[in-house]
Amino acid sequence: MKFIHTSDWHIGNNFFNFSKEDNLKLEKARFDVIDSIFQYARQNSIELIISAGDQFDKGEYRSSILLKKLFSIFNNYPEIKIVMITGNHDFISQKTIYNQIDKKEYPANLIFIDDKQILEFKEYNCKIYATSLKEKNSRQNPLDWIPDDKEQNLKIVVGHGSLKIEGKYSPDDFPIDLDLATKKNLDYLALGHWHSFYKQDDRTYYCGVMENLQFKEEGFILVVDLQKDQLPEVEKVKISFYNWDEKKYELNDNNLENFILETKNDANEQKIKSLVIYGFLSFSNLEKLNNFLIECQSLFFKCFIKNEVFLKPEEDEILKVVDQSYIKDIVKKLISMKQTKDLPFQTDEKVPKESIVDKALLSIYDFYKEERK
Ligand SMILES: [Mn+2]
Repeated sequence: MKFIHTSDWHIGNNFFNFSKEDNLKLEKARFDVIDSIFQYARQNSIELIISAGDQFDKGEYRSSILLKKLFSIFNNYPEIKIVMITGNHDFISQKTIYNQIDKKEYPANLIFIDDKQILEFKEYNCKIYATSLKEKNSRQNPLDWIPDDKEQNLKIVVGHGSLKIEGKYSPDDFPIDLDLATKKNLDYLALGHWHSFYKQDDRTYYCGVMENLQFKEEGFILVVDLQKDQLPEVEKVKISFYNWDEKKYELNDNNLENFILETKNDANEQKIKSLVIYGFLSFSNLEKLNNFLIECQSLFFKCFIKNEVFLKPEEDEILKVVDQSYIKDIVKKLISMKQTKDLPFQTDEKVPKESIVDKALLSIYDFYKEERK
């Protein structure tokens, strides 16, 4: 049997560092990507989607309009069944978004789990054990109740929580034993909660988000092919709209042009970029950089810039600020070493020797400039 494993759609998420208008675009993208998942399933004749929770972000506070919008997508693909549990963001409660619409109006192809449930799919010779969360936090393993016995059927579990990896989980965040799939004789354990793809063992997977909420997340939809007594074949498929990309550069007078060119070549209105730049530049290059950073905003959907590039003082400028003491001789010596490229020390291959001298000169300059104030 083949199915798609997805989770953590986080519909309704508020992107704090984006304008209201951009938030609307980011939200539209999430719905478009969900539609693309169903399209992918239809094109590949996959008739089952498993969604492992956190479909909504802060589900108790979201309008039913979002739920109706989601259901209207499901309704367009009546041949595709979707099994859906809840996570710690959209847990079952009186106020949950899932109670804002009468269950009679739920799409016929949606199998919504509001507790613990065992589903039997005769057409696949498969049983799915599904658990929805009913609170924001718990020290209880949500998958404890699943029987250990080996079955004739394919045995799939879908849950939401954190694998108990030392240093990577907190004990009140629905801890799940690392060897749960083995212990419970599962063919596949479909997990939600972590926002990046993670494979614990041959049968235990987090798919991660299909559309990022922030930098450093990397999720996929997983296309899972299961045969009894064989290892699952799991294919990562990237279906996302926006691409979140973080880059860090140490800039100097020699590589500035390259940086500008590289960043321009990367321009894309579906890209959300973060640039962390640091280093020292001459006056004219610093001006060039600052002009480029303004232009940068129009190259991407949004560009976040952390700028720690400083003006490199000219050499005579340094000599002017230091006093007449021995330090002046040191500065002169450093400058002449730099000019003759006779630098009597070793550095890491990636660090140009000259930049060490520049940093030394700059520290001296900053120190004496402070003194004079
Ligand atoms: Mn979660």
